[in-house]
Amino acid sequence: MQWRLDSHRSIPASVNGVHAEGRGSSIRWTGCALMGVVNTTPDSFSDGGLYLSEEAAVAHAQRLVADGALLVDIGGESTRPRADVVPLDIELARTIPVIERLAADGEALISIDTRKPEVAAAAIAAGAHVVNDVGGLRDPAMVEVCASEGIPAIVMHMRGDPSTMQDDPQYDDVVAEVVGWLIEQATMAVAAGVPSVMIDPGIGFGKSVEHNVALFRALPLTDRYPVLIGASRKRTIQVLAQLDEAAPRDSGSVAAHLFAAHRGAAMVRVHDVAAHRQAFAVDRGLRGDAGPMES
Ligand code: HH2
Repeated sequence: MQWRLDSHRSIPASVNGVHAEGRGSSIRWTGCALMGVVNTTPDSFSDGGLYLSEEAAVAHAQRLVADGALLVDIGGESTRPRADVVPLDIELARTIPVIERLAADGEALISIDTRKPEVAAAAIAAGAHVVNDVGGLRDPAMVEVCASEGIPAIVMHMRGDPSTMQDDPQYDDVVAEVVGWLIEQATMAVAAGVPSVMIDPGIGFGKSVEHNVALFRALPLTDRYPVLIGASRKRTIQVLAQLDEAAPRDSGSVAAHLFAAHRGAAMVRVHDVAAHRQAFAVDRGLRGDAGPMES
């Protein structure tokens, strides 16, 4: 399956699987691409504090691109359950210098993981190519930033906000409610001028393990928009694999994302890009067909 996100911004032509074309650019890929996570936070649930310095974050992002990431997702606010809200100036200080450095290199495709339109706007000015909004474009100012700058958006579903989202989440029909809401938001965004949208059911954002499993089983969710899945190291992996809380979760994350890729996910958001790249390549080699990550 071929995917594409349209942008008014020109993009580096040399990143894994990307083809720039025309006025503005399209990010194009086939199969399931990898988005590498770069958290410039002290408190992210699995890698908080590892990439707080600009140097460490830039080096990590470059490593993830070398390992095979199509996009690196730069975030300056943890959205784990009950995380503290980060003030605007701190989120800007954590993310913007990193994006400036990566953009100056010109060798990475960059997304900004934020719920704040001011951070999205500054990140775009610094060279970001995609906005990843775990708030799902609920804030009209976020739609306006993406539309006016001609930048594609990732629209994620979250029930409530991180401070309360895991307090006994309830749905009558989780798949219908999540997919229905995502399509409404994506359609609204495109009508408002956002050039292109990818949707994400938000694994772990206001959902029980059973809700998350139901969403996986319902993939590809829709054929109207490319779908992103982010289950990397999340509690669903721990529960399904029957792990202690502190045990590493990358092997289980690879299994979940390979499942998602076979069910039509266009992209998976992962911490360990190298492990995913290796697993997807072996899977493709054994199947000998159009498996995940063709490009
Ligand atoms: N998950 C996290 C953060 N951003 N963005 C999208 N589109 N989809 C996701 O599933 C998603 C996301 C949470 O993971 P992480 O960044 O590792 O942790 P934290 O929020 O604690 O920084």
